[in-house]
Amino acid sequence: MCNSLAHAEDSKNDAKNGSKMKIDLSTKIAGVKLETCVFNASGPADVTLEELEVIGKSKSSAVTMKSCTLEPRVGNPEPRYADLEYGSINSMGLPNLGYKAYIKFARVLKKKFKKPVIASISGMTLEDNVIMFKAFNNSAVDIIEFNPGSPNTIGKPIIGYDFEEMDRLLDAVSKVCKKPFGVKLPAYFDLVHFEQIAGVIKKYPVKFVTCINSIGNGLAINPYTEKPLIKPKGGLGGIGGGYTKYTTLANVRRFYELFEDKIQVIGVGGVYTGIDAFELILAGASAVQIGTAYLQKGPYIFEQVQNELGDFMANKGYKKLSDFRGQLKPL
Ligand code: RRO
Repeated sequence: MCNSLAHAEDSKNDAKNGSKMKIDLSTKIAGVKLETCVFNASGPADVTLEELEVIGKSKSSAVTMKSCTLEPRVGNPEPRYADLEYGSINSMGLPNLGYKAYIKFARVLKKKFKKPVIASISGMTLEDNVIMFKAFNNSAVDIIEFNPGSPNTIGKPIIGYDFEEMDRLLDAVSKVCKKPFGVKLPAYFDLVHFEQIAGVIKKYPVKFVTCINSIGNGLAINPYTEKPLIKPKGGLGGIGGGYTKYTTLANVRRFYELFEDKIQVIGVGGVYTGIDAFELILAGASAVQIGTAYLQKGPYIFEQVQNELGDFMANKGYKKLSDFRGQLKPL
């Protein structure tokens, strides 16, 4: 029996015998060590320092902050978020306190919680992005997630679908960024588009992609009032949560294959349980973020997903993520 098979057999026996297996859920993103592979997504309840401290206190293995712009923004008119049966719809419109606030918050959060802090940059123009990337070079953040386009900023297209603009933006920010950075991507649906955007991303020192942002421009209606559930854009907003899980899995898988594991993939979209997380890792994710489920279930969700993931791995005889990450089997 080859070594790895023998190892798998030992692990299974450990699990069967009920002996307590030590499960290692740690990962590295862009060279930064995370205690576990489960942390919060940028967006839900991460605008103010008070909100970020709740994430800091939780078992989220990192603190990801709200996407920021050069100037503070109040965002779109309310109601701009609604829970749905299996997920959410939002058109927040990038409400945030402006990048200078997040540079300050990062220092406080790092000191207080001793876990990696992730900034999310979402400038309204190329020039704004360059200014912010330069400023974050001298900050306490460990990693930057570049969010080149929200699905909800009124009058702005989803930039991830404009490959030439993505090329220009990545070129500009790569030249100034000294922190490890990745890109948050919208969902792609066409196989050719995966190849095109992967071709652009590979040209730059991008360390990871985060798949997926909410799926743009859904419409949720209240049949009793005969009105949309959210106010901006005639009710159109990004769909998150359970509805997105299978699109997330496909995006994670396709980018894992196209990047041949040289650029990491973070999965986000539809993670409510440890098995959801397991599936994303099996598809190739190096970490998973939790967005809608954090809003709906509260901070305990991180611990719950970590515990369930650990138990599921133990039952299968897996001790660490590399025992199964990306190893989706053919049918
Ligand atoms: O603030 C938002 O409306 C928002 C952003 Br920046 C994003 O990237 N994704 C999303 O669903 N909402």
